[in-house]
Amino acid sequence: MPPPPGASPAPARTAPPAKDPAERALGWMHTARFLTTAPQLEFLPPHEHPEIAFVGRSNAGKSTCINTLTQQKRLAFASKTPGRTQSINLFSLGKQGITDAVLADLPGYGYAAVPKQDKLRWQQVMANYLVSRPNLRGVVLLCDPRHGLTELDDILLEVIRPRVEAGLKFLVLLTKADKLTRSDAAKALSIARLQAAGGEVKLFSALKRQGVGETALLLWQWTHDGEP
Ligand SMILES: Nc1nc2c(ncn2[C@@H]2O[C@H](COP(=O)(O)OP(=O)(O)OP(=O)(O)O)[C@@H](O)[C@H]2O)c(=O)[nH]1
Ligand SMILES: [Mg+2]
Repeated sequence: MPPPPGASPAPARTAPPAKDPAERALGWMHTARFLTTAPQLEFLPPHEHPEIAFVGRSNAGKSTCINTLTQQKRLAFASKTPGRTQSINLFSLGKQGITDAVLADLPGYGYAAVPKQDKLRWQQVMANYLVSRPNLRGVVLLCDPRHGLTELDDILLEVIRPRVEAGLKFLVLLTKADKLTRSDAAKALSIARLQAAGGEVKLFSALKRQGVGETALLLWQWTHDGEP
């Protein structure tokens, strides 16, 4: 039926606005679900998806970061007690239950109360994982900027350097940024950029949700061949 005279024409059908890429990446991160746990790195089961490891000193904020990125309160265990994460936990990501990436929450290192022998063993196992895990696509190194990158972080950087040169993705997240003044944050960023030797560095705060969307987007790009 023709429109009555004087009626305004029906609005043209338009496609819904495309989602902001960071928002889409956060939606993807929210699909995170528990995949498996391994008591030790040696027993981590193989899988066929790109894996992103969260590493860093004990108490740096790895588990909290995973919970914040995935917008799930208790996916990874976070705690005030350093050394809370003892085993390695893997989480699957992917829409409609189809896994397209895996996150690995690794136990922290450098916890003072751990006996020296155990520390050395842990370093060895960690180095093995970083050097030889077949589908490791990226490493997120979390660092509390009030302590800076420590000797153990430097060892880790050295261990992964050849793989980074061969294409392994690498990001340093300066956590708990809410505890820094603006000028301390700027200082911490420039120091970490020098130490990270070309790797990307970002400020991150779970409390203020700083750096959350950007980090989610970066992890999406790492695992989706640079798709925007
Ligand atoms: N203010 C503030 N506190 C944070 C932030 N992220 C983590 N924390 C706190 O830091 C402490 C350690 O956090 P976790 O996420 O358990 O640290 P982790 O690196 O997983 O520690 P391990 O499992 O022991 O290696 C907890 O008390 C968190 O609440 C942040 O962005 N801001
Ligand atoms: Mg933890």
